[in-house]
Amino acid sequence: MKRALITGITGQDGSYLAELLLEKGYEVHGIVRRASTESFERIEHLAGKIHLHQADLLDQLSIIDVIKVSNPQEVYNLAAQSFVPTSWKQPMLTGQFTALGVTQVLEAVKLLGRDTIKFYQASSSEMFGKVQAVPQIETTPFYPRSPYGVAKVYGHWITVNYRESYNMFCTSGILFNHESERRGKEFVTRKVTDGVARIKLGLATELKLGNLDSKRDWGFAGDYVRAMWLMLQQDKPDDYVVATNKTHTVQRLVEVAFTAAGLDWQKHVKIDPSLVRPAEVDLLIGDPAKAKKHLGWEPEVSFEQLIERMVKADLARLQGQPVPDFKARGI
Ligand code: NDP
Ligand code: GDR
Repeated sequence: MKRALITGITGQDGSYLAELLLEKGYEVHGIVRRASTESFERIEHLAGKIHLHQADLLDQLSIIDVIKVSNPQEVYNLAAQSFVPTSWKQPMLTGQFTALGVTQVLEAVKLLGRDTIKFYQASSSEMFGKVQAVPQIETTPFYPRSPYGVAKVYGHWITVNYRESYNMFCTSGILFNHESERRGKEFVTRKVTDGVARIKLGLATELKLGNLDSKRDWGFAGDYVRAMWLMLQQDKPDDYVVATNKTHTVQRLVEVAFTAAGLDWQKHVKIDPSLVRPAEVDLLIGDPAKAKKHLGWEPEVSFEQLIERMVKADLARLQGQPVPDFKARGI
């Protein structure tokens, strides 16, 4: 039986990846942080099927210990401080978790399983920032625009460096924005779909947003974790862009979400200047041609399907109804 270790298993991607790996017959291990109140909502339905270990990215010994105990063939490093605005408020912590945290995991892998463990790093389209080419591909130069983006550039290059220095199997997936009904409510897609559902149900009247003009290449998280797994099934480590090759403004996202609930967005959306970022990433659009060619990967859910599904899920959740399981992985 194959064994995998996921850091960040309680996050959006961690929960989908855990499901995918279980479906493929893996023994799945995950790292969780101790908190006074447990918040394992996204993986509650997997209780008893996965193995959870207390550790923290910044506690080197705890990471080494978990790798020893779980003895994985694959390590997926998804843990990070992942919210861009927080990275301006907590730049040091973001650097420690999102940048140096990667080295901590790589060092543990080097120590314990350098020749046997395949390592995946969750890199990000935020590394392209002020974009130097359209669309963005694996070789497009990076120009990050936030402490988060800067930290992810470090995480990407340290992964490449361990690959080249120690001949380790280290792969970096440069993933563009991916969403789902499990997305944190602070990210714009979920903030909008949750806001739409609240307005529809009479629980709110307005939704405050920042910049409506920025463009993102949005896909479905379930599709993107499939790409992560495929990257570690290759014979050689490499870097891959994972995206849909389509881009939409935040305003278009708002229009699709409000229309899905039969509402007029212009009556409800207010611009709040405090939500505008000190430096914005204006345009992201990724070309996943390499992932398609080498991994056979393609996205299966369109932007409109994704947003409409998220609105439906938030309406159900707020009404106390079962939230539709769009993944329906049958585990
Ligand atoms: P989430 O914010 O939903 O999840 C982040 C995870 O990291 C949580 O499980 C969190 O644990 C964990 N974590 C944070 N800090 C630490 C730490 N010090 N020690 C251990 N665990 C920690 O992120 P996503 O699932 O959306 O993203 C997964 C990864 O992919 C992240 O690295 C993100 O930066 C990257 N990424 C995401 C994209 C997206 O569009 N979703 C696109 C490109 C990259 P806890 O629950 O305890 O907070
Ligand atoms: P992003 O995602 O920063 O691209 O990072 P987010 O959804 O936060 O922002 C997308 C765009 O929407 C604009 N925006 C708002 N954003 C938020 N969060 N809240 C608002 O009210 C709002 N109004 C407008 C933003 O300015 C931005 O242009 C995500 C994260 O998952 C990262 O971890 C990941 O690496 C990248 O995607 C790829």
